[in-house]
Amino acid sequence: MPVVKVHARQIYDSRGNPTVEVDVVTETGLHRAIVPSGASTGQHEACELRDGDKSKWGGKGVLKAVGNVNDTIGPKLIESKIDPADQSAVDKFLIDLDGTDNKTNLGANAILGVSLAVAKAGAAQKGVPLYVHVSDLAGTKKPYVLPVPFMNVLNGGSHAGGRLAFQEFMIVPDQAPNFTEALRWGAEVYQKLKGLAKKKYGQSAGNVGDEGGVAPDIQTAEEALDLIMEAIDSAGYKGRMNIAMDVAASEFYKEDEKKYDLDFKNPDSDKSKWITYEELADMYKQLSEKFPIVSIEDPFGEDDWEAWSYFFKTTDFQLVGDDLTVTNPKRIKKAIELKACNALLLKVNQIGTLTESIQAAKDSFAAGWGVMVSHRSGETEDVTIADIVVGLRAGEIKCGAPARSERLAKLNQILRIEEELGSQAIYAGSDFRKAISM
Ligand code: 2PG
Ligand code: MG
Repeated sequence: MPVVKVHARQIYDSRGNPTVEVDVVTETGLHRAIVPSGASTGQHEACELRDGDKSKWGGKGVLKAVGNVNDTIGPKLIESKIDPADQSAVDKFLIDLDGTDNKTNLGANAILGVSLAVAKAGAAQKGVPLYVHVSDLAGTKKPYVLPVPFMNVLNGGSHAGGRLAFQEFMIVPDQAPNFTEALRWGAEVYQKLKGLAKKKYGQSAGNVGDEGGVAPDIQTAEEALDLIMEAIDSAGYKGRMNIAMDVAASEFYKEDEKKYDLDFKNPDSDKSKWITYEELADMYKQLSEKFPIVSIEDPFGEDDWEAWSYFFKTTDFQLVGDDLTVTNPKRIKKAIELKACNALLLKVNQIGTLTESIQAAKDSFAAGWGVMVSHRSGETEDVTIADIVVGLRAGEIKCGAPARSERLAKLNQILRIEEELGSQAIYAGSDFRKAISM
């Protein structure tokens, strides 16, 4: 049942920026995927091909990537007659056709759209849901594991206005009995938080950032965490809800000075207040003594390996590499060797194909790492990552707040999967870091 038609078009993501949508047609019908896009992107990510013509969409058009699918990838894929259920053959074909290390030739956004749309065609051909197909491709055992949703309820950094340097403050309902309940807990805390933020910081504090979390104009992480703890208490979950952060420290690392600027959004930031990685590590320690923090992502800059290894030695909570590892087998290998972190943030568009994403997860599992599947800050109605997290048995997902449809779309899809699987699935719960071996 080969691919008979491939068509890409330019549509818009949740920030109103152009992105690539790909339709793949086989005998089973039309299969569609949409590509997400980051704001705090790592330097080492695969190439997101943008047109660069400043007279249109501020240079962010993706018509070249769309053209690469319609003029090059599509016709050649159809000609190849590769079976869409054979994902690794399709992805190898895409990688070879591009021929570069970072997918700069055709664009990782062009390639990923095709890779994911083909995965859906492959699942349809087998007559199974996408998560089953992913589970087959990854060779994961059963029962299925439903992930803990890491819900980003307070947005800062490059995802929000305001002064807060740290990018994401997430609530972690790992003690809930199942996914449906976890989502209820999260949604209830979120509503309380919104009310509290408005009461304390004025009506505009209820406005949300790129990932649906509230974005009050506060300066310190401690203040953000105090507010979240209060919301957890008033929703009735005191002692039952944990916390995670994505610091996204590459955004405020000053490479020349080797220092971190917690006031990076202020153009007149006072240089004498910039801090060293040891001081930043101390800050994390103090925060983790006061708050129930179970996971910190990108605590240091993407190439500040020394800082990562230093921190790794002194902590036992989950240390997630995002900009550091960029879902790239080579960077993951280096992070394992240098003992820099103990978990992977898996973003399909950082690497560009489903097969390479599965490989990144497997390499991480083999090192005893956790794997958190992740959205991007620029998202769409595409819910593929919900199926991927279940298929991989990764046990943890972050896809924003329980608000705004591009975020909820993924969480809603997991609700459907939980309903469909019934007793054939378990909730990762407090074992989210080792869900693969549950
Ligand atoms: C991150 C992500 C997603 P972005 O840093 O983890 O939350 O943000 O997509 O902007 O890189
Ligand atoms: Mg991140």
